[in-house]
Formats: sequence, structure tokens, C-alpha cells
Amino acid sequence: MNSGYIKGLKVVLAFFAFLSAGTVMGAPNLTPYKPSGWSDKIVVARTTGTTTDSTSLVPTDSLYVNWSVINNGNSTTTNSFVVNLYVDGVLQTFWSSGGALPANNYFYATDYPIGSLSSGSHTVSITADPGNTVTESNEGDNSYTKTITVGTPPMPDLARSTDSITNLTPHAGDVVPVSITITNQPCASGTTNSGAFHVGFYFSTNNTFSGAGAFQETAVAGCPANGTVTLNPSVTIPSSASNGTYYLGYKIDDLNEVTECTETNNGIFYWTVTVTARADLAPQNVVVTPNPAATNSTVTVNYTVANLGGVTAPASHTKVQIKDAANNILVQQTFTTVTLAAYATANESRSLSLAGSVPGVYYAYVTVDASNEVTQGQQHQ
Ligand SMILES: [Ca+2]
Ligand SMILES: [Ca+2]
Ligand SMILES: [Ca+2]
Ligand SMILES: [Ca+2]
Repeated sequence: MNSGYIKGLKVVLAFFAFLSAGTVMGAPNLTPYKPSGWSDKIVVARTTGTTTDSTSLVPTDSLYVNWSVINNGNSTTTNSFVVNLYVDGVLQTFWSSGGALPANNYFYATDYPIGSLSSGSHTVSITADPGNTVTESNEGDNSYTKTITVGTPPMPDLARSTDSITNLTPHAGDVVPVSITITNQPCASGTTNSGAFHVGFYFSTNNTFSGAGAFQETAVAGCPANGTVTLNPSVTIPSSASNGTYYLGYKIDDLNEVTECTETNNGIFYWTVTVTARADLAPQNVVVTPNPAATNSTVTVNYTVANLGGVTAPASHTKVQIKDAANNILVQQTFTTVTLAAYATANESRSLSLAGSVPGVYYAYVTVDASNEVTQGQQHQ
């Protein structure tokens, strides 16, 4: 139960010269009432300390209710009574008058918090004397329902402004700088800063990007309301791409971190690029046996040389090194690696002497294309 207040009216209410049939003479009558200076019998505001309804409510507003009930009958109520408060038909709380309410006095409460409400239409209602402890001249005028509308909050709408790419004929594995300017345009409900999001990059042989997932995500700190943000990421053309036409696309907020009024204008936007394949040698699965090894013994270094690229890599040289923890070379030797077709691999096994070693930790390094004989999209070691 909450505490309300009782107030006497400063002006005498007009005498009711005509009473309708069935009226109980001399009875009290409770009914919702708009005190002088209030905007309604129920006032819903986003702040305390006011009895004027707030306008343009949004879901983030914390709302406060004020209400009033008068005894506009001809006598004091015989008992105390309660007033129920409902939001969307659900009882929130009630107040007791705590005693009789004289005629021409009103009972009211202010600044009762009801929290926030979702976008859309809501009802706030009061009912005086729901338990009918007071016999009134009119039992049919004890409720009042106010309908309020909570609007849609301002939202961002990220969209493409301009974009450019520095190279439409890259080689596989090339790093291609691009520039993208994104705008945060107004929604019908207004605009607001976007907050952080990502731009995802896509690479596909079809311009619908069916089945393609983002191969790169670029983080963007945010985009101001009615403003723009420009990003200048470098995208790496997949080194495995064979010769052909591809679509290099980007989608704004592809991880859907920003709720926008329009989600359908975010891409995928794309450039059409003509890719020339390159070989791309990479060392894989380096294993040394035995491990641990005795000082001054011989170890075998096994590894795979993979051609990750879309064209044949010519014969090349692979350097194998064993270094100590301080990066001093104990031994190094360079070996011939065979021609490798696109996407092919070769397993190699090399023996190296540990002459001059002392007890401690050593590391094996494999460097492919050590003599720089293969035109590659990327260098691996
Ligand atoms: Ca009544
Ligand atoms: Ca009653
Ligand atoms: Ca958008
Ligand atoms: Ca979004």
C-alpha cells in the first residue's frame, strides 16, 4: 500500500441542481479528478515533480504516474477506501485513503514509478473503491483509463556512401588497399550514433556471394549521427585463387552489432576483380627426430613443402637451419625442392649434423624458396 494525500478544494463545486433518477440523496461520490494545474486525471511523466504529461515518450524513459480521485458527492465517505493502479490492465499497486474523505476533497498520489514501457500503445488506469466499501451516489464513474503511446527511439542507419579500390587486377595473395566511406543517415524516428561495428569482406566467383563467409573483418569504432566514417583497410586476395574473375565484396555491420531502422541497405557491395594466380610455397609440419637428441649426433628434419597457390611452382631451394635459443646458427643447409603443381605438396627429409652443439634447447627453421626462384603472392617461413 502506498501513501496518498487528501486535499480540500479551494473553490466550492457547483451545486447539482438536477439529479438523475436512482441517485442516492446525500451520498458521497468518488470519481477520478483533474486537479487545477494538472494536465489530466492521470498524468504520466518521464520525470518526478511535475503534474503535466510528458510528450514523445520512448522505451528508455522511466515513467512516473500521478493520479487524483475526488469526492464530489454530498457527504463524507463513510469509510476509508483504496485506489488501484493498473498498467495495461495489470494491477501495479494500491493506495488507501486511510480515513474518510469529506465532500469536495480529493485524494491523490504523485511520482509513482512504473518503470519503462515498450514501443506502442499502453493503458494506465485507476479505479476508486474497487472493494466497494463506500456506498456512492454513482458507482459507475469510479475508473479512468489513459492511453499513452511510447514511440520508436531514434536509430542509426548505416549505409554505403562511397568506396574505391586501388587494384582491379591483383595477383592471388596480393594485399589490396581499399577505401570505404559509410554514412549514418536519419531514420523516421531520428538518428543516433551507431556504436562500434565491423565491415566484413567477401570473395566469391558469383556476385550473389552464395555460401561465402567473410574472410576478413575490419573493426570500426563507430559512426556519428548524420555523419560519416571512412575506413582504409587492406584486403588480401586469397593466395589459393586460380586465374579468373572474382567478386570482392563488403558488407556494413555484417556481424549485426548495430540495430538499424533499415538493415537491407548494408551490402554486400562489390568490385569485380580479375585475378592472376601465383604459386605460393609454404613450409608445413616441421618435425625433428630424435628429440631430444645427443650432442654432436645427427638429426633428421622432416617437413612438407606445400604449394598453396593456383599455378605450378618451379623447382626451388629450401633452407633448413638449426639455431640455439639466442638465435645463433648451429648448422644450416640448402636443399633442392621439386617442381610443385598447383595445390600440390612434397614431403622432404633432411639429415643435419649437430657437431659443435652443447646441451640446451635448439630450434629447427625451414625457409621455402630460399633463393627467391618462385614468384609468390605471400612469403612464408
Ligand atoms: Ca463514484
Ligand atoms: Ca463504491
Ligand atoms: Ca543500414
Ligand atoms: Ca545492423
